[in-house]
Amino acid sequence: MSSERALGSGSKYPPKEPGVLRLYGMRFCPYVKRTRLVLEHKNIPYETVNINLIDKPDWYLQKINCLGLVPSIETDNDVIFDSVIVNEYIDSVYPGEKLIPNDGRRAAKDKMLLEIWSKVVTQYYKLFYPSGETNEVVPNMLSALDRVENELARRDTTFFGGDKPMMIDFNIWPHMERIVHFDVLVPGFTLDASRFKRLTSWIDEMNKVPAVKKTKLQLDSFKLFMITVKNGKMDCDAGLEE
Ligand SMILES: N[C@@H](CCC(=O)N[C@@H](CS)C(=O)NCC(=O)O)C(=O)O
Repeated sequence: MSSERALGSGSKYPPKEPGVLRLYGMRFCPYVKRTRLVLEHKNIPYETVNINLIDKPDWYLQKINCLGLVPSIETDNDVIFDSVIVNEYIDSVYPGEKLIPNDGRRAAKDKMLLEIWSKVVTQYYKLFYPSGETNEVVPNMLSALDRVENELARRDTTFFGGDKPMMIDFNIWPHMERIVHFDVLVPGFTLDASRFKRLTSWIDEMNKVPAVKKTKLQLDSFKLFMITVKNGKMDCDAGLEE
Protein backbone atom coordinates (compact mmCIF):
# COMPACT_ATOMS: atom_id res chain seq x y z
CA MET A 1 0.00 0.00 0.00
CA SER A 2 1.75 3.17 -1.13
CA SER A 3 0.23 6.35 0.33
CA GLU A 4 0.92 9.89 -0.85
CA ARG A 5 -1.15 11.32 1.99
CA ALA A 6 0.73 11.29 5.27
CA LEU A 7 -0.48 8.99 8.06
CA GLY A 8 -0.94 10.70 11.41
CA SER A 9 -1.68 9.85 15.04
CA GLY A 10 -5.14 8.41 14.37
CA SER A 11 -3.88 5.88 11.84
CA LYS A 12 -3.20 2.17 12.19
CA TYR A 13 -0.03 0.43 11.06
CA PRO A 14 -0.66 -0.49 7.42
CA PRO A 15 0.09 -4.23 7.11
CA LYS A 16 2.99 -4.93 4.79
CA GLU A 17 2.88 -7.56 2.09
CA PRO A 18 5.72 -10.07 2.41
CA GLY A 19 8.56 -9.44 -0.01
CA VAL A 20 7.76 -5.75 -0.45
CA LEU A 21 10.35 -3.17 0.59
CA ARG A 22 8.66 -0.25 2.32
CA LEU A 23 10.07 3.27 2.56
CA TYR A 24 8.65 5.52 5.28
CA GLY A 25 8.94 9.08 4.12
CA MET A 26 7.61 12.59 3.85
CA ARG A 27 7.12 14.12 0.42
CA PHE A 28 9.38 17.12 1.03
CA CYS A 29 12.13 15.53 3.10
CA PRO A 30 15.58 15.76 1.46
CA TYR A 31 16.90 12.89 3.59
CA VAL A 32 14.11 10.65 2.30
CA LYS A 33 15.05 11.73 -1.19
CA ARG A 34 18.58 10.37 -0.66
CA THR A 35 17.05 6.93 -0.26
CA ARG A 36 14.53 7.34 -3.07
CA LEU A 37 17.39 8.25 -5.41
CA VAL A 38 19.32 5.12 -4.52
CA LEU A 39 16.25 2.86 -4.82
CA GLU A 40 15.34 4.39 -8.19
CA HIS A 41 18.91 4.32 -9.48
CA LYS A 42 19.25 0.65 -8.56
CA ASN A 43 15.77 -0.17 -9.90
CA ILE A 44 14.72 -1.71 -6.60
CA PRO A 45 10.91 -1.92 -6.33
CA TYR A 46 9.46 -0.32 -3.18
CA GLU A 47 6.32 1.17 -1.77
CA THR A 48 6.12 4.45 0.13
CA VAL A 49 4.21 5.19 3.32
CA ASN A 50 4.32 8.87 4.20
CA ILE A 51 4.33 9.99 7.82
CA ASN A 52 2.81 13.17 9.21
CA LEU A 53 5.83 14.56 11.03
CA ILE A 54 3.92 17.00 13.19
CA ASP A 55 1.34 14.44 14.30
CA LYS A 56 3.24 11.16 14.26
CA PRO A 57 1.47 7.82 14.56
CA ASP A 58 2.26 5.95 17.79
CA TRP A 59 2.89 2.78 15.79
CA TYR A 60 5.65 4.57 13.86
CA LEU A 61 7.46 5.54 17.07
CA GLN A 62 6.93 2.15 18.68
CA LYS A 63 7.51 -0.22 15.80
CA ILE A 64 9.63 1.60 13.21
CA ASN A 65 11.73 4.49 14.52
CA CYS A 66 11.80 5.49 18.19
CA LEU A 67 13.39 8.81 17.12
CA GLY A 68 10.36 9.62 14.96
CA LEU A 69 12.45 10.63 11.94
CA VAL A 70 12.16 9.70 8.27
CA PRO A 71 13.47 7.97 6.23
CA SER A 72 13.18 4.44 7.57
CA ILE A 73 12.83 1.29 5.57
CA GLU A 74 11.08 -1.93 6.49
CA THR A 75 11.84 -5.31 4.96
CA ASP A 76 10.41 -8.67 6.00
CA ASN A 77 13.12 -9.04 8.66
CA ASP A 78 14.50 -5.61 9.36
CA VAL A 79 13.77 -2.01 10.10
CA ILE A 80 16.61 0.41 9.30
CA PHE A 81 16.57 4.18 9.80
CA ASP A 82 18.77 7.23 9.05
CA SER A 83 19.38 8.09 5.39
CA VAL A 84 23.12 7.39 5.35
CA ILE A 85 22.71 4.07 7.20
CA VAL A 86 19.70 3.06 5.10
CA ASN A 87 21.61 3.80 1.89
CA GLU A 88 24.64 1.82 3.05
CA TYR A 89 22.35 -1.08 3.95
CA ILE A 90 20.62 -1.00 0.56
CA ASP A 91 23.96 -0.83 -1.23
CA SER A 92 25.39 -3.80 0.63
CA VAL A 93 22.31 -6.04 0.81
CA TYR A 94 20.69 -5.61 -2.62
CA PRO A 95 22.22 -6.85 -5.85
CA GLY A 96 23.51 -4.55 -8.58
CA GLU A 97 26.39 -2.19 -9.14
CA LYS A 98 27.76 -0.85 -5.86
CA LEU A 99 27.50 2.88 -5.17
CA ILE A 100 29.93 2.96 -2.24
CA PRO A 101 33.57 2.51 -3.28
CA ASN A 102 35.15 -0.77 -2.28
CA ASP A 103 38.43 1.00 -1.73
CA GLY A 104 38.56 2.03 1.94
CA ARG A 105 40.55 5.17 1.15
CA ARG A 106 38.00 6.45 -1.35
CA ALA A 107 35.13 5.52 0.95
CA ALA A 108 36.78 7.49 3.78
CA LYS A 109 37.26 10.53 1.51
CA ASP A 110 33.57 10.41 0.60
CA LYS A 111 32.59 10.28 4.26
CA MET A 112 34.82 13.30 4.91
CA LEU A 113 33.13 15.11 2.03
CA LEU A 114 29.72 14.35 3.51
CA GLU A 115 30.94 15.99 6.72
CA ILE A 116 32.05 19.04 4.72
CA TRP A 117 28.65 19.02 3.03
CA SER A 118 26.85 18.86 6.38
CA LYS A 119 28.12 22.40 7.14
CA VAL A 120 26.25 23.65 4.05
CA VAL A 121 23.15 21.83 5.24
CA THR A 122 23.42 23.39 8.72
CA GLN A 123 23.35 26.88 7.17
CA TYR A 124 20.50 25.90 4.88
CA TYR A 125 18.31 24.95 7.84
CA LYS A 126 19.07 28.25 9.57
CA LEU A 127 17.05 29.85 6.79
CA PHE A 128 14.48 27.11 6.66
CA TYR A 129 13.72 27.51 10.36
CA PRO A 130 14.98 31.07 10.97
CA SER A 131 15.62 32.17 14.53
CA GLY A 132 16.92 35.69 14.99
CA GLU A 133 19.47 37.32 12.70
CA THR A 134 19.64 35.70 9.25
CA ASN A 135 21.81 38.26 7.37
CA GLU A 136 24.93 36.15 7.73
CA VAL A 137 23.32 32.87 6.75
CA VAL A 138 23.59 33.15 2.96
CA PRO A 139 27.26 34.27 2.99
CA ASN A 140 28.04 31.53 5.50
CA MET A 141 26.29 28.95 3.36
CA LEU A 142 28.19 30.11 0.27
CA SER A 143 31.51 29.91 2.15
CA ALA A 144 30.65 26.36 3.19
CA LEU A 145 29.78 25.66 -0.45
CA ASP A 146 33.22 26.97 -1.55
CA ARG A 147 34.80 24.02 0.25
CA VAL A 148 32.60 21.62 -1.72
CA GLU A 149 33.47 23.40 -4.98
CA ASN A 150 37.16 23.09 -4.09
CA GLU A 151 36.79 19.40 -3.34
CA LEU A 152 35.19 18.78 -6.74
CA ALA A 153 38.01 20.73 -8.40
CA ARG A 154 40.55 18.69 -6.44
CA ARG A 155 38.89 15.46 -7.57
CA ASP A 156 38.73 16.84 -11.13
CA THR A 157 35.83 14.52 -12.04
CA THR A 158 32.34 15.10 -13.47
CA PHE A 159 30.62 13.61 -10.44
CA PHE A 160 31.93 13.48 -6.89
CA GLY A 161 32.01 9.70 -7.35
CA GLY A 162 34.00 9.85 -10.61
CA ASP A 163 32.67 9.54 -14.16
CA LYS A 164 29.26 8.35 -12.94
CA PRO A 165 27.11 9.22 -9.93
CA MET A 166 27.92 7.26 -6.79
CA MET A 167 26.45 7.26 -3.28
CA ILE A 168 28.17 10.53 -2.37
CA ASP A 169 26.42 12.27 -5.28
CA PHE A 170 23.02 10.93 -4.23
CA ASN A 171 23.59 11.90 -0.60
CA ILE A 172 24.54 15.46 -1.54
CA TRP A 173 21.96 16.04 -4.27
CA PRO A 174 18.67 16.56 -2.36
CA HIS A 175 19.85 19.60 -0.37
CA MET A 176 21.73 20.93 -3.41
CA GLU A 177 18.57 20.71 -5.47
CA ARG A 178 16.88 22.91 -2.89
CA ILE A 179 19.76 25.37 -2.86
CA VAL A 180 19.31 25.71 -6.64
CA HIS A 181 15.76 26.80 -5.83
CA PHE A 182 16.83 28.92 -2.90
CA ASP A 183 14.87 31.88 -4.24
CA VAL A 184 11.85 30.19 -2.66
CA LEU A 185 13.43 31.15 0.69
CA VAL A 186 15.57 34.12 -0.33
CA PRO A 187 13.98 36.13 -3.16
CA GLY A 188 16.46 36.86 -5.95
CA PHE A 189 18.98 34.20 -4.90
CA THR A 190 20.97 32.59 -7.71
CA LEU A 191 24.04 30.39 -7.60
CA ASP A 192 26.95 32.30 -9.15
CA ALA A 193 28.19 30.06 -11.99
CA SER A 194 31.63 31.72 -12.07
CA ARG A 195 32.21 31.17 -8.33
CA PHE A 196 30.73 27.65 -8.43
CA LYS A 197 31.94 26.51 -11.85
CA ARG A 198 32.42 22.84 -11.02
CA LEU A 199 29.27 22.60 -8.96
CA THR A 200 27.22 24.20 -11.74
CA SER A 201 28.38 21.60 -14.26
CA TRP A 202 27.80 18.84 -11.69
CA ILE A 203 24.22 20.10 -11.24
CA ASP A 204 23.73 20.01 -15.03
CA GLU A 205 25.04 16.44 -15.17
CA MET A 206 22.97 15.31 -12.18
CA ASN A 207 19.85 16.73 -13.84
CA LYS A 208 20.37 14.21 -16.67
CA VAL A 209 20.44 11.17 -14.35
CA PRO A 210 17.15 9.20 -14.67
CA ALA A 211 16.71 8.76 -10.88
CA VAL A 212 17.19 12.51 -10.40
CA LYS A 213 14.64 13.30 -13.10
CA LYS A 214 12.15 10.87 -11.63
CA THR A 215 12.37 12.33 -8.13
CA LYS A 216 12.55 16.00 -9.21
CA LEU A 217 11.37 18.55 -6.63
CA GLN A 218 7.78 19.57 -7.43
CA LEU A 219 8.29 23.29 -7.09
CA ASP A 220 4.64 24.35 -6.87
CA SER A 221 3.93 21.95 -4.03
CA PHE A 222 7.26 22.76 -2.37
CA LYS A 223 6.40 26.48 -2.36
CA LEU A 224 3.02 25.71 -0.76
CA PHE A 225 4.79 23.49 1.78
CA MET A 226 7.27 26.28 2.60
CA ILE A 227 4.41 28.69 3.28
CA THR A 228 3.01 26.23 5.82
CA VAL A 229 6.47 25.82 7.43
CA LYS A 230 6.89 29.60 7.68
CA ASN A 231 3.44 29.84 9.27
CA GLY A 232 4.51 27.33 11.90
CA LYS A 233 1.95 24.74 10.72
CA MET A 234 3.91 22.37 8.50
CA ASP A 235 1.57 20.56 6.12
CA CYS A 236 3.14 17.32 4.87
CA ASP A 237 0.24 17.00 2.38
CA ALA A 238 0.74 20.47 0.84
CA GLY A 239 -0.21 20.47 -2.85
CA LEU A 240 -2.16 17.19 -2.76
CA GLU A 241 -5.72 17.27 -4.00
CA GLU A 242 -8.41 16.97 -1.31
N1 LIG B 1 19.91 12.10 10.29
C1 LIG B 1 18.60 11.81 9.74
C2 LIG B 1 17.82 13.11 9.60
C3 LIG B 1 16.42 12.86 9.06
C4 LIG B 1 15.50 14.05 9.34
O1 LIG B 1 15.87 15.04 10.01
N2 LIG B 1 14.27 13.96 8.82
C5 LIG B 1 13.28 14.97 9.14
C6 LIG B 1 12.39 15.30 7.95
S1 LIG B 1 13.28 16.08 6.65
C7 LIG B 1 12.35 14.41 10.21
O2 LIG B 1 12.06 13.24 10.21
N3 LIG B 1 11.86 15.26 11.10
C8 LIG B 1 10.92 14.88 12.11
C9 LIG B 1 11.28 15.39 13.45
O3 LIG B 1 12.28 16.09 13.58
O4 LIG B 1 10.58 15.08 14.41
C10 LIG B 1 18.75 11.10 8.40
O5 LIG B 1 19.76 11.33 7.73
O6 LIG B 1 17.88 10.30 8.04
